[in-house]
Amino acid sequence: MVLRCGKYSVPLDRPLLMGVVNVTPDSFSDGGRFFDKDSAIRHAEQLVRDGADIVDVGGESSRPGALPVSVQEELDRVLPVLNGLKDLGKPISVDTRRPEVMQEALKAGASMINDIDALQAPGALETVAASGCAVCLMHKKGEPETMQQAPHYDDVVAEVRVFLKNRVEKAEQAGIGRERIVIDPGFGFGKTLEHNLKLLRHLSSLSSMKLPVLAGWSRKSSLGKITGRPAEERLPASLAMALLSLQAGATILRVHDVRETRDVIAVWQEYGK
Ligand code: 7PJ
Repeated sequence: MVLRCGKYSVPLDRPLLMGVVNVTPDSFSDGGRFFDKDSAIRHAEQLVRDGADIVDVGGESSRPGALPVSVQEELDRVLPVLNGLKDLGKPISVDTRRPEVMQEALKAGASMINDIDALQAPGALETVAASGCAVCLMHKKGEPETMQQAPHYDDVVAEVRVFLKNRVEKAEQAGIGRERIVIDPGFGFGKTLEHNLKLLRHLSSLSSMKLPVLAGWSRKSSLGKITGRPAEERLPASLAMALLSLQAGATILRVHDVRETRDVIAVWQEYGK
């Protein structure tokens, strides 16, 4: 199996690492350290040296409580970084829900769209379909501003599965081939710690859809809830979750700490030999 990402064809016979590059002033886990364009570019390059297979550049914070930014603001954050990464040599994903940003990002060399709205914005399916890029379809309940207030599900595993199955169908109908699609339960997006853990325990109900599954646990507040630690001290818990995610069937890990998570993958691969 391969993931088609524009000009890249990424083999899926081993887990992939997606390294996070935030270009936001309020990102909770790195305190906006990478808002500045040049440091974001340098950081992306470092992540690739550390072993990232994909870098994920985001200009809109989707942390719980975050307010939306304007399209122009998001473009002003993301495009200069993409322009500075023309020679990165690895697929660049852009974390956005806006078709206008998708369009410009793809023109500027992005090969993947990571959409926490699973291409639900009007025009998003068409924009992605018209390119050869990959897409990550993520489940989320509610909007970042309020989504963690009182998330409720009758059956979180079934609800996420049905939602993603439906979004995959819509994507395929729009002309996005399955070899371009990744699915993601969206840990922390309108979910309590208990919801997140239940989804992880039942991740096979997503991997049975025969598409690569992305898991994003890195530094998230659920890990703070378990350990009592602030974001900058959640690396050990993030690594534990990376291992559990692999064991549960995840194929792509979205992480801040690429160098460290790479060793988790090495250990897991050796164990499975
Ligand atoms: C995720 C994401 C995730 C995907 C963020 C953070 C919050 N995209 N963007 N999956 N999380 N696909 O990094 O803590 O879990 S932003």
